[in-house]
Amino acid sequence: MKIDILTLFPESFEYFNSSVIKKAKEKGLVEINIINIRDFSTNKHKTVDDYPFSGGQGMLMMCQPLFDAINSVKTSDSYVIYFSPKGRTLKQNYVHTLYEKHNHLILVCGHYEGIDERIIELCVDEQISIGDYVLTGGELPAMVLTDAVLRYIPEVLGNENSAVDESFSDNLLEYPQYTRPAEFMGLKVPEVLLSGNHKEIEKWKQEQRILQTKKYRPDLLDDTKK
Ligand code: 21W
Repeated sequence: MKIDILTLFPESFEYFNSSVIKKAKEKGLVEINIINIRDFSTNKHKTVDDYPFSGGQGMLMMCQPLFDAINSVKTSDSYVIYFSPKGRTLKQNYVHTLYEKHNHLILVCGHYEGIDERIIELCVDEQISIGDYVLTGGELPAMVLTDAVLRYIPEVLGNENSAVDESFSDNLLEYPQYTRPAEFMGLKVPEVLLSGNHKEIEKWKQEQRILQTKKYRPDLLDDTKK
């Protein structure tokens, strides 16, 4: 999988040099390129923003550097995502679809008040939001999407099954987990987990998943919301 990320703030992506993502890159499981949109500005001051014709506060990312940056990496097999509060809200099943359908993602991070609408018309395949709250730009969303997609690549997670048996894969939350000691501050680990009875333990896990979902995310059990 190849992921090209276009941004005015390449230094934000230092996060990718840590932990799981770093190892995935080193093992050659994914190629991630951080591309500075400013490098594509043809203006002598390397300008990348301009005033909106509509007036109002703030600046917009201008067309030319963004258009050239996208086209420098785009091929017939690329899928171009622009992160925007207007976009489709990112959910686990869509992360999976992106992983299954595309070998090359181009992630465009907006900043300031956004980008010129014609870039969306000309270059963008899909707009994605990561939730209903306001951020300062698309960099964190790009890191969120990259992180979520990478988990599907076999070998990125140590345990082969990790990606499938987790929360959201079947719309249920996970069961509670415990490690040693068997009693801490007067609180005991559920007896069944110490029993060694694997059949009973499996039954307990499944019951707990339903109870946890009812307690924390009853909306996930509501069929009318699917
Ligand atoms: C926030 C840009 C608000 C622009 C007139 C027309 C990407 C994001 C973002 C941002 C505005 C995502 C305006 C969840 C997010 C992002 C920065 C408002 C002003 N005036 N997912 N338009 N939340 N946010 N635009 O904020 O770029 S994905």
